[in-house]
Amino acid sequence: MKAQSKIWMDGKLVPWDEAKIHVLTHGLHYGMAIFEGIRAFWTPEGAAIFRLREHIERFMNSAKIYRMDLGFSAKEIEKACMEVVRNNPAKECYIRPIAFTGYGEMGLNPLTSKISVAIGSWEWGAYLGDTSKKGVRATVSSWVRVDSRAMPVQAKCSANYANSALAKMEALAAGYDEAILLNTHGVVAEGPGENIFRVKDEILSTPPASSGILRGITRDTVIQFARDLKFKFYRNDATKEELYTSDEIFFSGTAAGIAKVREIDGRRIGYDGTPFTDKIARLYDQAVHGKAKRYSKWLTPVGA
Ligand code: PPE
Repeated sequence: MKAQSKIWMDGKLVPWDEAKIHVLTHGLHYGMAIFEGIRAFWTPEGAAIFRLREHIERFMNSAKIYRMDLGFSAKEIEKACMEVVRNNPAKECYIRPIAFTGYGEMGLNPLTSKISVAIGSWEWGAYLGDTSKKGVRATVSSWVRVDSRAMPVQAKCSANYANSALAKMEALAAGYDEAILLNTHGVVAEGPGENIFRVKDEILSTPPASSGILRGITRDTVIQFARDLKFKFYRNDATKEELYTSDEIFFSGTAAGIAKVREIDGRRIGYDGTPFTDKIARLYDQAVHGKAKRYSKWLTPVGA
């Protein structure tokens, strides 16, 4: 990570190197942190944040699920995200708001800890490597996605990412780029940090929210594109073998963007080209860069 100049902490910008917390911070020990991942892009109107309102709405909902009182309104956090982009050199950047139980008390009851809120940003290139041409090689994980009866998967809580990290490490150790997690019912859920889409016989589909996935904002963007492009689209469950026999597969996520999958567990995907994925990826690229008027409502310019 290349250092930027400022981080927003509890209401004010502080120098990058001074954005520190104590090693006995409660959230570090018990995973009590909720976060967001947002991107800003360079557009004809300068730097603009993509779907800021939706990301902050999810952030507020994550906090609500974990009974965290942030002490800042959604509007204040949106403004702070814009301030972070304005006050740092990287304008095309990844923005990370995080709220966590702070230093002072230990023990499993998080309600006695003060909540801290911080927002950092940095340049984050191709999350899954250079996938634009080649495509990602993925493997179905032996780790099952955390079940929403055990952990609320709609809350973007740091603790959920221990499950993601296990799947990611396993995939990398086996020589793959990314993992695909099934849920406790044995059907496809999502990647460690992405949602998943498939195309079969010219029908685009993605697992429903009820399959225990994070309801991705990029997923929502893709669903909107599918409507506008008049693709046949369904939310339905898929089994592992349905993935293997798909015509096209791609991941969607803020960090990953639209990332084509070219192989799953040694089975090649997309023999006959990837026309659906390519159309979605092109439209996504235009939308985030302010080159598709229809979607300009999703961009919040940060101002000079
Ligand atoms: N599922 C999971 C589990 C997930 O973490 C993400 C985002 C998504 C789906 C896609 O959601 P959205 O970004 O709203 O389209 N993962 C974030 C964190 C990745 C990381 O490595 O950190 C992200 O992409 O920002």
